Amino acid sequence: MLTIWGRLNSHNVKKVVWLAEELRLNYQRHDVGCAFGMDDAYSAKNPNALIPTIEDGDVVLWESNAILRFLAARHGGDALWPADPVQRALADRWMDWQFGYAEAQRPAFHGLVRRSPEQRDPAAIEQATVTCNRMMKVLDAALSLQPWLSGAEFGLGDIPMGVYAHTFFALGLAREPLPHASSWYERLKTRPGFAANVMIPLT
Ligand SMILES: N[C@@H](CCC(=O)N[C@@H](CS)C(=O)NCC(=O)O)C(=O)O
Repeated sequence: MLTIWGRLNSHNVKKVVWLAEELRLNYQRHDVGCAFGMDDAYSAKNPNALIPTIEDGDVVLWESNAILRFLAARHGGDALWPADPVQRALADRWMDWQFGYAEAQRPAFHGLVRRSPEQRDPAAIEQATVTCNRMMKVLDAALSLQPWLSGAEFGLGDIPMGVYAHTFFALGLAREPLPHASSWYERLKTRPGFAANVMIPLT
């Protein structure tokens, strides 16, 4: 049984839960982080005081994208995380790229979702929105050449940015048409693990 610690309204936790469902793993999730706090037992597993953390048999692991790679490699065979180094690297780069995107989107997410209107910084939200649109155009151009960020098939490379793209579209941050990114997002919505765990109200 896989154990996942982390509140589900966290982007980084959503990634892990979505993958667990793609892999049809038996798992239990415990709410940790923000209002749920972190006890000493949790801090002993993850010295960063961040979520998510998993325990899978003999392994305790933190860092969401490392968790994705580990679970796919251990439980997924070749399907979501191809052994071929070229295919793998072309998908993997989107997983690293996501951390830069997350930095760009954070002021918009926190400003619009986690702050009251009086606490908002409109200039920071505007700057974040401009940067996110610029980055999403890069993603849109990639998806004009292939159906998935992972290549011809859905895979691990789609999961981190899939989670952040939901926030981008759900917050209405798009300033201009992103036809390929939009149709990729529509296809993600048909995946049960995405619909159930990523497309939840933003809080
Ligand atoms: N690079 C880390 C970042 C983890 C992270 O920043 N997690 C946030 C939530 S998305 C967190 O733990 N925030 C503090 C909290 O929830 O108490 C990862 O990908 O796992």
